[in-house]
Amino acid sequence: MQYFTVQAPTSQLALEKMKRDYGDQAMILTKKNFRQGGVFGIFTRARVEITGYISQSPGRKRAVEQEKKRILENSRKEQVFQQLLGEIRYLRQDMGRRETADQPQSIARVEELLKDNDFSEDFIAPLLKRLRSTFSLEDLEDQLLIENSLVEWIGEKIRLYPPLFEAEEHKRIFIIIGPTGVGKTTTIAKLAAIYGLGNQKLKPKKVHIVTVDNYRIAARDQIATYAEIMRLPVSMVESFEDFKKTIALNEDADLILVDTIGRSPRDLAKLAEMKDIIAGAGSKCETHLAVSATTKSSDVEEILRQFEPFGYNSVIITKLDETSRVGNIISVLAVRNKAISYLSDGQKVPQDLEAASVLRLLLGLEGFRINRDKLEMRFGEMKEISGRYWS
Ligand SMILES: Nc1nc2c(ncn2[C@@H]2O[C@H](COP(=O)(O)OP(=O)(O)O)[C@@H](O)[C@H]2O)c(=O)[nH]1
Ligand SMILES: [Mg+2]
Repeated sequence: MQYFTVQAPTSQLALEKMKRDYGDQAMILTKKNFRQGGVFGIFTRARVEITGYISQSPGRKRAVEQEKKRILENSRKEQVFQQLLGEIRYLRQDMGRRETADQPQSIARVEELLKDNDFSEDFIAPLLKRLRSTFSLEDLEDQLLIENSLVEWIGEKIRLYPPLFEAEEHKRIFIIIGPTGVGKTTTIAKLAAIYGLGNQKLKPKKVHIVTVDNYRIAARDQIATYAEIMRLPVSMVESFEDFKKTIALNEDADLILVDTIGRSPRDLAKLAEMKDIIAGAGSKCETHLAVSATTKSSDVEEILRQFEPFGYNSVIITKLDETSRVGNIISVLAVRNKAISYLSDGQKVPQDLEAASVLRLLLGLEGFRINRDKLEMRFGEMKEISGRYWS
């Protein structure tokens, strides 16, 4: 699936531009008006932005392959660059550092790296212990070996939950819970587009969207707009009975995506009410807790605790694009033994979503020198589902 964005002063001009640049295959996803330019808010110009996608024709396949290759090449270049950065950092740290008697230099250095990446104390301690018990003093002088091993051990701690339609026993109902503003609705819209519209690797499924709103704040609009554009049905439920009925009425859907609405997760009465409503899904459902990667460790811990009664199956990490430190979230999830299903790294629907992969999270670490090929062999590749790499 190829996506596009066009801007013009008026709707009419934007539509003409879209037709001219992308042809009759262009389908609109979103349209918004905004103002641009100006000084202190005056002399701004009205603009219209249209985003959308182009329905596929088989003739594009070769171009798609080339694009895919180009992106892979770029990411290799990036990897070499990151390695160089790591090397420079290593050299810089090496200067002026004195070896202490009880702590080999390499251990002190990786401890610092782990802290820079925001890993928690109780995640770091066992790793350092393992380094000391695994390697001889001589091996410990091999900084590269130590960093590579450590990254691999971090990878071992990451537990994954299979994406939709890939589990042995596919659950038909997919519910997202979580604090306000983390990206639940956006993620539901992305999943609806990916699975409902399909792409080169996925056949379109029959998707139905449900919003559970026990605040009755009519936040239906946001998701309803997406659903309308994608021509997918959407229902709103406010009670256990409603929900049960809606599920029964949509017996033929391959996938029911359930968005939930909340205000503060500290409003425990409302949380309990939400839990009672979504019990209407019965047992054929899986529940995912959305958590933003920008949340600090202690807050992630609290969120996990508050949503524990839901017995969620997995965690969706959002806003990975807004932080360069993933240690906090990896540590807390590892220590609590929680699995991860999807990763969201931006607002674009549906491009900025992928199935969780160990590799992707490890590549997010800063300062460590990594051996990507080895990690890929050990943990598998990144798992694109939105088609951003193959279109
Ligand atoms: N940077 C970034 N923003 C996101 C991401 N996911 C959602 N958002 C934005 O976060 C805001 C809240 O998202 P929304 O889906 O309404 O959150 P909800 O309250 O959990 O339903 C919106 O402005 C989204 O565009 C993401 O992965 N990265
Ligand atoms: Mg929402």
